[in-house]
Amino acid sequence: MSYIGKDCIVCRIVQKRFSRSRVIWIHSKGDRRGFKESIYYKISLEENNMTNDEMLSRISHLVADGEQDQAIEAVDEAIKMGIPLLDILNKGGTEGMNIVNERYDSGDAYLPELVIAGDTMTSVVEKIFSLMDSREERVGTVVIGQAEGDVHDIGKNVVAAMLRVNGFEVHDLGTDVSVKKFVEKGLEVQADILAMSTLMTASMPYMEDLPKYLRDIGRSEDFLYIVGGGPVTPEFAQRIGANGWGRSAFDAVKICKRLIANAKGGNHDFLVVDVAAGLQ
Ligand code: B12
Repeated sequence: MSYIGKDCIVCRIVQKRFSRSRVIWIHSKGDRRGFKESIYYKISLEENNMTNDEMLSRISHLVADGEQDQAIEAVDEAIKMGIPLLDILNKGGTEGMNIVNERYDSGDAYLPELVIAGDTMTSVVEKIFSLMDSREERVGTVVIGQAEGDVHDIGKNVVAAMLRVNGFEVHDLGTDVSVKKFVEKGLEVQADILAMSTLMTASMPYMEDLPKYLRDIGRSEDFLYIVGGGPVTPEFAQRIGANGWGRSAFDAVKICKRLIANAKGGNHDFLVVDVAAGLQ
């Protein structure tokens, strides 16, 4: 629903009556005083008879096409339809990034399209997480960042936001973060967990450097360490000495909670969580 004239009684009645419709209602000169004084020069009602799957697919395509305003409107409508926020994020937004990636791989899209789709996805992520309630309890402290050499940040931002709404104190160092910065921040905030993300194969060696650096400065026991992102596999994570690996942001929350609980009981076993593959 988008309209100018939000104080107008008629707009409110129309909004109520067509709660599942797309209503575009524009008052002349932004008149907000009320029905009598307003002259409407464009009223458009479009019934929304979409199924949940159709709405999610619409969001995916709007994200892939970089249609930011329409994507946010579609998210609003999906929420009104009662589609769970995480479905809107994963089956809508993330799927949109896969669509634009397929176009990029096949030469039908170039970097500017990826950037615009990425910005649209970022707005969707911000919108979704602004609507989620955060847990009051403090579960632990995480320092998160994108590995050195990598500027992708959407997935890492989703992981950070998901940890926050689940009660973690999160310190996000952003992108292209050196191992030294991770450790310095971890020591400063007395983090329980260092979490490194990468989508770039070329940045994976930096993931490997973190446990080595901790050993060199005699701080191996100070932190738990998890890694994730597109090219990072559980085998790689275990080989480099990380404590855990997860496929998604949802998995990241489970791993962090479990690693902290296990560590309190003296258990430092390597953990893999991949809910989508039934590993939890
Ligand atoms: C959007 C995008 C971009 C945007 C990034 C915008 C932004 N703000 O992030 C821009 C245009 C800037 C970009 C640039 C480049 N990109 Co790019 N990009 C993508 C694309 C299409 C989508 C990434 C994305 O946002 N996905 C959606 C999010 C939600 O998913 P996600 O990141 O995977 O995160 C989820 C999980 O992985 C997991 N997760 C993530 N981190 C962590 C961490 C932990 C601890 C855990 C547990 C879980 C976890 O949870 C997240 C949420 O569930 C991918 C293709 C793809 N499908 O991944 C290519 C892709 C990653 N890019 C690629 C490349 C090559 C590049 C460039 C080198 C291109 C170029 N020629 O310049 C540059 C990189 C520059 C650099 N130095 O980093 C390659 C990487 C190949 C590789 N493996 O090395 C990919 C795979 C495309 C391809 N098919 O080749 N890119």
